[in-house]
Amino acid sequence: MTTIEHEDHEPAASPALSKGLSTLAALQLADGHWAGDYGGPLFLMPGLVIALELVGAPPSEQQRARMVEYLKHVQRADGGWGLHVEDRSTMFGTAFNYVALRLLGVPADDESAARARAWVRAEGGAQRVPTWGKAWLSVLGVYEWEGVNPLPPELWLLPRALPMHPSNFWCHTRAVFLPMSYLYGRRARGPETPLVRALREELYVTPYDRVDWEAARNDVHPLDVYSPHTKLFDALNVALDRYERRRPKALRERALSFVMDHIHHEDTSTSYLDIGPVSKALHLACVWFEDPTQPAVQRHLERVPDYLWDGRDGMKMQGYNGSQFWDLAFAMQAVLEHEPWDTDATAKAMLERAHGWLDDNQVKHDVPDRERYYRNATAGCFPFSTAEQAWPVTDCTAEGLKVALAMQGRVARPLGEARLAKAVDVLLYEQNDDGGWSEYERARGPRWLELFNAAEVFGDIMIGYSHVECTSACVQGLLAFSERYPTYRRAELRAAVRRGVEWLRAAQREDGSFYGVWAICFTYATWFGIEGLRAATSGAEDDRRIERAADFLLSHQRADGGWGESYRSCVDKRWVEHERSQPVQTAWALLGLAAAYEHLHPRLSATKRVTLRGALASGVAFLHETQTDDGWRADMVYGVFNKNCMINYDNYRYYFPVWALARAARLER
Ligand code: LAN
Repeated sequence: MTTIEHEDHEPAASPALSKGLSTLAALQLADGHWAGDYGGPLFLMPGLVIALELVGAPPSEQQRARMVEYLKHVQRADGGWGLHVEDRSTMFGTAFNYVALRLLGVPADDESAARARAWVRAEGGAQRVPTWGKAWLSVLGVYEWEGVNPLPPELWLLPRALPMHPSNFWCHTRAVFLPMSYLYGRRARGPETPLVRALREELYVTPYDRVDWEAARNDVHPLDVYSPHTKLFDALNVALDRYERRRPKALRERALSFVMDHIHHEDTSTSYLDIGPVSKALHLACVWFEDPTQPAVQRHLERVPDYLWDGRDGMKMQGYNGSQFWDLAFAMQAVLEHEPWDTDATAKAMLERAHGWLDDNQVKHDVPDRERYYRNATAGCFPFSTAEQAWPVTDCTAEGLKVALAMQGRVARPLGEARLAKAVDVLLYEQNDDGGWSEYERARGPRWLELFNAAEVFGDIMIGYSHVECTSACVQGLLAFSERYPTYRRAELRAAVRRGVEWLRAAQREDGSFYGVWAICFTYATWFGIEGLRAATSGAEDDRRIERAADFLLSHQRADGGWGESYRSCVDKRWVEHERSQPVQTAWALLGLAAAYEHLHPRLSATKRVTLRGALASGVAFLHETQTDDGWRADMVYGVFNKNCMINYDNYRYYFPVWALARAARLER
């Protein structure tokens, strides 16, 4: 095996590294950020298409053509679609995207449409979609609200102290429940157009008026079910159904106006972007049902393009209004890892421009009247996308903090203590009681709320959970800050870091790995685990942990020097090999191994040192071989959410390999 121990030749990483850096520079936009395709989930665009159809603002002819092209591009050989582009066909994916195709103007006898319809009918009909599908199809009028388990808006009127109060749900779950409870509460339904009538015939095996809607409530196709209903949840539905039959009218009206007020608040505090794609489309429908002539409808429509991406494979609805800040923070760290960045004019210009964007996109305010709207403080945080969208994300805040600190002294107007301390305030507040960090807010409800997960297709969505990635990032961010500003909230900060590290230690698995919740999977999180533990540097015990994590990564390196892990790892929670080695995962593994090596090497045995260096060298060689003129090949989707849905971070293939190469090159010096 080759090693990179020699000092007598050019550092192996250099040519590929400069090429990678210039690709990254070429892709940077004038305002300093990187844009990228954030597609992957296949349950988003149909909701938007339904909402646009309702409000009478269907996509333009050109957009429709591009959307249809996308849907046909990602249709599976069996005629169906899954929850995401790599999934097998499911009822949700297939029935929902079939409806989208038809609304986008594809005739029933089109070849793709016919194959999709055949799939739906062969698998028993569209009444077997999961709850979110049932709700959307009811809004369109091709399913009956009677066939949806109760989503009473009155839950919002319960005392807030009750754990079941929706304000205690995970932010995305409450953001989806909010508008769904509005639509359910008023049995919102669009006009019965000829297309709606046709779809009623096409989607079911029995005639529409003979579908047993009550039985359909709990009929979800087994291929769709990731989190089956619990007995307790079924019992709750029986009780809620009884309530629904005799609920006082006035109370419903009060609940609906309460919910609508919250919808407007979320709309105005995010410039009508909303926290995510599902609530975006639902809110559009809600404000239209409330009053089709109100300006909010127009405001919403103006911000629909933020969610659309026209890519090589057609036009899709993205999983967010972009991953701008997230990409920026990593791209900057990749460039910063390149040692001579300040003598490299391209790298320097890239960083300066990026810093300007970072500066503009720190969230400066709390949302108005925040307690009333169940919102935590946000001033000082960094978002995942843009400051305009303004939802705070813990690990984005931590990565932003790290980068902003690293840029001090390197730019004319760095972010100073006052602004960074605000970010620290957010992080300190958001730490969970168990010592870890969730991604948006600290957990509000008890764990048993998970027994009432109503979205059959996702796992762990009812409350906030602590995650390796977020906890590691927060530990690193807080430590970096305290190194620079040792006196600010010193005791609290130290305690927070200590508890965070304890949480990380406990999260390490028997085999040395860490389970990844936001990207695929053990490769990604094991890198974060190593970074978190090494940042805290607390002695021999942690050294052994870092070494075990490194051993885990080593054990999965393939003969070609790369790493490749399937998305099934996330779903099944055990390592599943991908058919091919993947440049991005190879980069994560290399970053983790190089971090471990850097931290441990004076204490490593000679054999271990050689093994690690050899692994690094062959991983670097793999990155060299797979580099193309356009970054690196990416033939898989790298991100995940809620255990079961994959999402595409197209920019990962530009900066993670660059970062890994830069780190490997630095180790050689
Ligand atoms: C995201 C996108 C970014 C992601 C990271 C910052 C990468 C992660 O480290 C923390 C979690 C976070 C913020 C995240 C959470 C879940 C999101 C918002 C998403 C994956 C983008 C889309 C997803 C959202 C839940 C999709 C809408 C679907 C629902 C189930 C409501």
